[in-house]
Amino acid sequence: MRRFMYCKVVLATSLVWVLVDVFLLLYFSECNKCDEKKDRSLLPALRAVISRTQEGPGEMGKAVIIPKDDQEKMKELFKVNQFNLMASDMIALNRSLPDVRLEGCKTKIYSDDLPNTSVVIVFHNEAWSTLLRTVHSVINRSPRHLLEEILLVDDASERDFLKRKLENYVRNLEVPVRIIRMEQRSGLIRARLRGATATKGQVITFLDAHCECTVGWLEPLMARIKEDRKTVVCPIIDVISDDTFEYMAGSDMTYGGFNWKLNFRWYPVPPREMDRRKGDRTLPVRTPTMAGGLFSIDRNYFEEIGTYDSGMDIWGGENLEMSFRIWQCGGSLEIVTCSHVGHVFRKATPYSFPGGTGHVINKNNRRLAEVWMDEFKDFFYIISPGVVKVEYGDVSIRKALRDRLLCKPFSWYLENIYPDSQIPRRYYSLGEIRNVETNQCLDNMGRKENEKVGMFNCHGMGGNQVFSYTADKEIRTDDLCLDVSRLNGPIVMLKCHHMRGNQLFEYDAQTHTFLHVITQSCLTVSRLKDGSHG
Ligand SMILES: *[C@@H]1O[C@H](CO)[C@@H](O)[C@H](O)[C@H]1NC(C)=O
Ligand SMILES: *[C@@H]1O[C@H](CO)[C@@H](O)[C@H](O)[C@H]1NC(C)=O
Ligand SMILES: [Mn+2]
Repeated sequence: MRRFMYCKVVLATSLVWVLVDVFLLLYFSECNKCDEKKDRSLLPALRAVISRTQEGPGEMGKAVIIPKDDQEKMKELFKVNQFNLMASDMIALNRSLPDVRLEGCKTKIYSDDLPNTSVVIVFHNEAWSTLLRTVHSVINRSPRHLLEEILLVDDASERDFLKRKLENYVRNLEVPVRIIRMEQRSGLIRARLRGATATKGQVITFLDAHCECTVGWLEPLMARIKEDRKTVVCPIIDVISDDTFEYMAGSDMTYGGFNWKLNFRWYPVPPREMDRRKGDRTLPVRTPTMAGGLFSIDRNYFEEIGTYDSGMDIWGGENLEMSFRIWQCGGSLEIVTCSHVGHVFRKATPYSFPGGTGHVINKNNRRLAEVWMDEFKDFFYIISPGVVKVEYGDVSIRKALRDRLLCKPFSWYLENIYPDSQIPRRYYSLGEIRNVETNQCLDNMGRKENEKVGMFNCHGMGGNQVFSYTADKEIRTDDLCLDVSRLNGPIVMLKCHHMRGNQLFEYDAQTHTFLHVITQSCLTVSRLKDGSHG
C-alpha cells in the first residue's frame, strides 16, 4: 500500500514536470515568431518594467513605420532635412537603444582618471528632434565627470526654433550647453574651428548634429587618448536609417580609405591589421583615413598638429587632409571598436553651398593634394581632368606647417600605413591603354564593380580611360582591377584583391601585349601609351 502511494507521488511529480516542459516549449517556440506575442504572454508586472523602455515609437532603436494616411505628409516633410522628419519627431528625445558592442567590450574596466571632453556639434538648419536627441544621448550616456560641456555651433541657421527656444531649452539641462553663433554662413570647417577655440575640456569630441551615442561610447575613446595623446580616435559609426530611424550596428571589419577621385570610402580591414591585433576585435583598428564627422582629439594636440586647413571652404576633403596630416606628421588615427555612435546617413544633402558643391569640394581636394600627396596627386588629376582649372588659393602656410612638423612623404604613408591603398605605391604606368590596330582605348565606360570593361575612341582626357599598370602587375582603374575568371571569358572590373590570381597580367614591351597569366591568353593587341603622366 505504501509502495503504491509512493509510486503515485512519483508519477504525479513527473507529470507536473512534463507539463512544465510542454508549457515552456510551447511558450518559447511561439515567442520566437514575434515580439508582440512575447509581450502579451509575459507576466503583467514584468511587462510594465519592459514597456517603460521598449514601447513608444523607435524605442530600443526600432524602426518607425508611418501609417498610410500620413505618408503624403511624410514625403513633404522629408524634403526639409532629407530624412524622415515625421518619424524623428515621433521618437522620444531620450529614446532607448540596444547595446551593440562586442561582448568583450562590455566587461572592460577603464581607469578612474580619464581625460574629460568638450563635445562640439556644428549645425545648420538642423531639425529640433535630431539635434536634441544628439544632445540628450551625449548627456545620458556619458559619465558626468568625463563631460565638461557641450558646445553647439550654429552656422547661421535661419529657423526660428533654433534661436531663443533652443537657448531656453538647453539652459535647463544638467550639463553646461553653450550656443555659439556664426555671424554668417561659414561652413563646417570654420565653424568647428570656432567651436574648438572656445572649448575647456582636455579633449575635443566633434559630433554631427544628427547622432545618437550608445552606452559606453565615451570611456574607450578617452582611455585611448590617455594612453597616447597623439592618437586621434573615431567610434564605429552605426547607421540610423534616414527612412525609419531604425538603429543598425556598424561593422568593426571596415576601415577608412579613399579612391583616386579622393572620395572617402569604407574598405574591409585587411588581414595584416587583424594579425597585428592577434585577432582581438575589441582592440582599436589603425585606419588610413576617417569619415570626419565624429572623432575625439586631445585639445593641445589638435593645436600642435595644425587644427584644420582654414583655407578650405564649407565642407569636403577636410577629413582626408586631417587623416594624411596626422599619419604623416607622427600621430595615429584609430577606430575604437568598443565605441558606437549612430549617425543619420542621408542620400542627398539638404544644404546649398555658395559656389556649388562640386566646385567647393574640388577646391578643397586640390589643397590637400598639393600639400600632402607629392607626386601621387597625379592620380587625382588624371582621373578628374577638369579639376586642374579650379583655383585653390595660397597653400604656403600649410606647406610651412608640413616642414615645421617634419612630416613624412606621402610614399611613406602609402607604404607603411596604407599598403592596400587604391593608389599603388609602385607602378609602371599611368595613362590610357591604346589598341595599336584600332586606335581605340580601354574604357571603364563609367560602369560599376562587376561589370565589363569596354573599348571606346581614345579621347585623351583621362577620366574613364585612365588605367595604371602596377608593380603587382594588375591593371587598375581607381579601386577596380581587370579580372578574368575563365578562358575566353569577359573581362570584368572587380575590387582589387592584391592576390594576383585572376588579376595578374604580364606586359610584354616588345609585342605590346598583356598576357593574362592564369588563362595564358592575351588581353588584346595593345600598346601602353606612356602619356604625359607615365
Ligand atoms: C525619457 O524621459 C522621460 C521623462 O523624463 C522618462 O519618463 C523616460 O523614462 C525616459 N526614457 C528613457 C528611455 O530613459
Ligand atoms: C575637466 O578637466 C579640466 C582640466 O583638468 C578641469 O578643470 C575640469 O574641472 C574638468 N571638468 C569636469 C567636468 O570634471
Ligand atoms: Mn551628417
